[in-house]
Amino acid sequence: MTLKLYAHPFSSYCQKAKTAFYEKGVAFEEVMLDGSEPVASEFAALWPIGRFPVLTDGDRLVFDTSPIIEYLDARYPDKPLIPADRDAAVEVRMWDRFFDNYVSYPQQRIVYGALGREARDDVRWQGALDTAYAILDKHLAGRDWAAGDAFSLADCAAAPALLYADWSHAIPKSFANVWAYRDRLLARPSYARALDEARPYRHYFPLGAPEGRD
Ligand SMILES: N[C@@H](CCC(=O)N[C@@H](CS)C(=O)NCC(=O)O)C(=O)O
Repeated sequence: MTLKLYAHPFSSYCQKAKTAFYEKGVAFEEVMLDGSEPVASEFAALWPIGRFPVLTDGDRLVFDTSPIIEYLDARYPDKPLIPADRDAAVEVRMWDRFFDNYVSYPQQRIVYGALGREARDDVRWQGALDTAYAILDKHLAGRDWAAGDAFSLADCAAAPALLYADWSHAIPKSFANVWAYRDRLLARPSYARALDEARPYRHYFPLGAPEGRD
C-alpha cells in the first residue's frame, strides 16, 4: 500500500515528517496541498481540522507529525528514530515536544501574525523564542543531537523549527551551541533534501527569507 503524505514542501511540520521518511529510506507519495483541486476537497473531507501533514496508509489515517514518525518506526523498524529503551525514549519525546511547543509554536505565532491570520504580538513570541534559545544552548553543550547519541525524532522536529525560528527572530550569535547544532541539522542529508525541495517556495515567507542563513 502506498504511503501518502498530504503536505506542502515549505511547511515546517511537513519538513519534519519528510526528514523522518528520508532518514529511514521509506518511500512515500507526497500529495501536494497547494490549494488546487481535487486535492483540496479530498483533504478537507479526509481531515477537516485542516492542519498538515497527514499520512494515509490504505484506510489508516495518522495526523500530527510526532505520531506520523512513531507510525513509521512501528511499521519500518530499521534505523529507529525513537529508541526501544523506554527511559531513553522519554528524552527523545520530551525534546520533540520542546521543539514543537517552545520553538515552532512561538515561531508560527510570529509568522501568522505577519500574515494577518492572528493578532500580532511579536514582543511576546520573540521573548518566548529567546527563552527557548537560552535553554537549548545550555542543553546542547557537549552534544551532537538533542537527545541521546543518535539522530532521532527530536532532531527531525528541531531542523525546520530552528531554520524558521532564526528567520523569524534571529538566534543570537552568542548561542554557539545552538548555531553549531543548527548547522549540523541543515547538513544532515535527510533534512538537506527536504530543505532543497522547499527552495522554490521561499518567496512565501512573509518576513522575507534571509540570504545565507540556510
Ligand atoms: N501539531 C501539528 C502541527 C501542524 C501544523 O501546524 N501545520 C501547519 C503547516 S506547517 C498548518 O497546518 N497550517 C495550516 C493551518 O494552520 O491552517 C503537527 O505536528 O503536525
